[in-house]
Amino acid sequence: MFNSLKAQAPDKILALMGQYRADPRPEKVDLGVGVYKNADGLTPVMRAIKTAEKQLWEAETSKSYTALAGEPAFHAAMAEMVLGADYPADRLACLATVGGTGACRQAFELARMANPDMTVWVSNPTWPNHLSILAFMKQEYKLYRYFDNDARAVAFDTMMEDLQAVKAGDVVLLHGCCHNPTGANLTLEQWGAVADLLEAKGAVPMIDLAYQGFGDGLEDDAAGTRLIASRLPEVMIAASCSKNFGIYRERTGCLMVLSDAASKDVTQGTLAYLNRQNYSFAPDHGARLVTMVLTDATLKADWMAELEEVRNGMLGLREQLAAELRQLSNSDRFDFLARHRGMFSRLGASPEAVEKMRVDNAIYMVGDSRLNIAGLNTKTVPLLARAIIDAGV
Ligand code: PLP
Ligand code: TYF
Repeated sequence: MFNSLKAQAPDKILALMGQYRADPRPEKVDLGVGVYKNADGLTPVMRAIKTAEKQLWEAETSKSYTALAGEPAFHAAMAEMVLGADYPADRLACLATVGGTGACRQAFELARMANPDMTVWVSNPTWPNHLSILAFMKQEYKLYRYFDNDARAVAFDTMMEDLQAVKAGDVVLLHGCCHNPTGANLTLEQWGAVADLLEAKGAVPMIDLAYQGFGDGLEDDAAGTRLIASRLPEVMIAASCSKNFGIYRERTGCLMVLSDAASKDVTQGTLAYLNRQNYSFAPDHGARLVTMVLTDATLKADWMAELEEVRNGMLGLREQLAAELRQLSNSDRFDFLARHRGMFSRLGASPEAVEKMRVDNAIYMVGDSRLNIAGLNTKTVPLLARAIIDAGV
């Protein structure tokens, strides 16, 4: 029967990783996959995580199963980080998931169980896995325009125009911060206007929060999510711990669902049911480390300090790249790089220009001209700036 299988298109971002590894040129620069790298090109285990792992190794006496929905202590720690200490516990159901991706998948599944007729609205562009998962699920989705390619900024009026067609019970997927792949984000005022619109339409916001702490800081990056959560009766939040705790391969995430208090228990039970149907228990190790870091004052302070170092490092590279390009282009047309937030910016280069930079300069970025700022260091920034100009961008 397996000879009936058709070849699936590979994940373009992951395929680029393979292409980069196979390139023998020593000067090569990897601006592809969204993984944080320090100035030496390494993705270190964060200090607080390393310490927590040591403590856990000493204290852990069993690796027996935990709760199907994950540990309540993990739920509480994540809810506090994402929603703030005054989160509405009486309306909140939580699920430990397999990374932020698992949280997205379970959110789509939950929404479909509640409303089989819903449409999911997704920004154009978005993280390609949103679309591939929705297509695999045969879940109907529609795109809303999000990015102004000329201004390299959010096309807010156009976005709101498209979202006028949202129906009651539809799900509107928003990136909580550090939009992937564009790096262009909503202002708090715009979040407010989105909340007004979704409230009027009776739609359910779903926030994908994969980079909290990578943009303007842990609190500011959650501001849009918190505004939505304070305004809308029903909200889904898919939070990833991969980037901000640097535990990519541990597969740690959390789906949070706000409903009315009377629906909370059934919602919580349905979340556990969804884990059971798909993979039973979610991985525990990363969730336990995150809980330890967030609930121990010393570990938390060290983690926050390191996360700030990471964030400020990326901001510095953004400033440097924008300044370099201002000089080389004798214009301010690349200033958007300093305005964008998070790991990514979409440069707005043609596929040919992206290919030219790969061939001529061994610079690897995703085909849509998304670049990972963390793949740079102070020495490679001028090389990238030169290559961008030489490619005619
Ligand atoms: N959502 C977005 C927008 C992402 O960029 C990522 C990145 O990896 C994820 C979700 C999920 O991450 P993970 O499943 O590794 O936690
Ligand atoms: O967009 C990125 O690069 C990250 C990492 O299938 C990633 O979100 C990329 C592709 C993929 C899973 C994770």
